[in-house]
Amino acid sequence: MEFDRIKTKALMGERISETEAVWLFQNAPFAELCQLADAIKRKRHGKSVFWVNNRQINYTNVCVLHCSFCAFSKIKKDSPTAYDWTIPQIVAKAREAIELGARELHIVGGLHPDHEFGYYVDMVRTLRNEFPAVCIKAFTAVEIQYFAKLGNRTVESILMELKDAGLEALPGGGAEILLPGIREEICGSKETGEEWIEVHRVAHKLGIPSNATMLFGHIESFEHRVGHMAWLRALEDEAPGFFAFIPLVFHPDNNSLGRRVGTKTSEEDRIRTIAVARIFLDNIQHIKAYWVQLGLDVARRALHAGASDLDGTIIEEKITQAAGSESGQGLSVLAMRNLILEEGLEPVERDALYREF
Ligand code: V47
Ligand code: SF4
Repeated sequence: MEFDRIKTKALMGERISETEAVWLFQNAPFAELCQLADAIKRKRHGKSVFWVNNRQINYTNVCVLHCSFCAFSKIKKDSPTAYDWTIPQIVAKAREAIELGARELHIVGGLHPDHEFGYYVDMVRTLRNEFPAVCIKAFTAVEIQYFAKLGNRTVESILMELKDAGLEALPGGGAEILLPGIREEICGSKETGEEWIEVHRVAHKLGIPSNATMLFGHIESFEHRVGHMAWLRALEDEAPGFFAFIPLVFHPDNNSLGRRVGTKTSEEDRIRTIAVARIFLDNIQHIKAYWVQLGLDVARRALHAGASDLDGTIIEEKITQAAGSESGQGLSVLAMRNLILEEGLEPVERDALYREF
């Protein structure tokens, strides 16, 4: 049977092809698919499940772009719900989290029309000086590309300056679906997939590790999902530096793509996506079950289907909440550890660089 053939290959450590991954999405028996992904996860990480005490800081919702799936951004900065935190406000948010033991600041925002690049450098340098021990994971490839265009600079020089100010890792946002065609359909004004890849290539070469996301459950096909993952796998071969792959469940509320799509993808599809990713992405260490988007129950099940990371305590998240997320605003350290223990697994606290504590 086709499943057994692919299973043997994957368990022997042989890379599966794009065609085989699409076959798994379409035809693999669900329970067996989850078991295979779990076996691969256990070979790498045993019973460990990684988590981070972190805080998300979405510093502004003003954005010059208008991606069709985004319910978070405001085009007009004088809109009553637009905001743009000052650096002291950002420091205050960070301090709150660090007093609760945060080891990572995850900082992303819209593309604000007014700030110059120096503002972002100041943001990172101020945080670094105030909180020397915390990991600063900041700015998606879309923001980095925007800073380069703003200052008529190369991506390399932008990243070098941010690294010098204290930036240690890039988050994985903005990837959506990298392939042309569908990318233009869902976020035509955004940087291209090739540009996203190039930012991460340069970052990895400069010693700045990163994550990679994929927005799924909208109008994409299984071929699109696998093609997207194939681009990431190829980049990791060429310029290693990805820590984690994070499938992001499309949330349809308050956005134009959502009006077209209607509902969130099924729980089974969310878990299948985690499982196929674990099997296909043989060169990426972790598949992250981002509980804010998967939902807590699905995230628990994903821990038995290939996921080895739960992301974090988060505290405050605005992007998915704007698009209808029902998950709460944060998990306590105790709740996070208990969730993992209740699944018969072992919690491992990490920071953004996957140093263990
Ligand atoms: O890039 C926007 C996505 C991303 C919607 O690197 C939506 O560790 C679902 O990248 N439904 C930001 N998703 C979040 C992100 C992330 C999250 C957690 C961990 C990491 C990491 C990165 O949110 C955006 C976009 O792809 N997004 N709108 C929506 N309606
Ligand atoms: Fe702006 Fe990001 Fe929203 Fe696109 S997804 S409109 S780039 S904030």
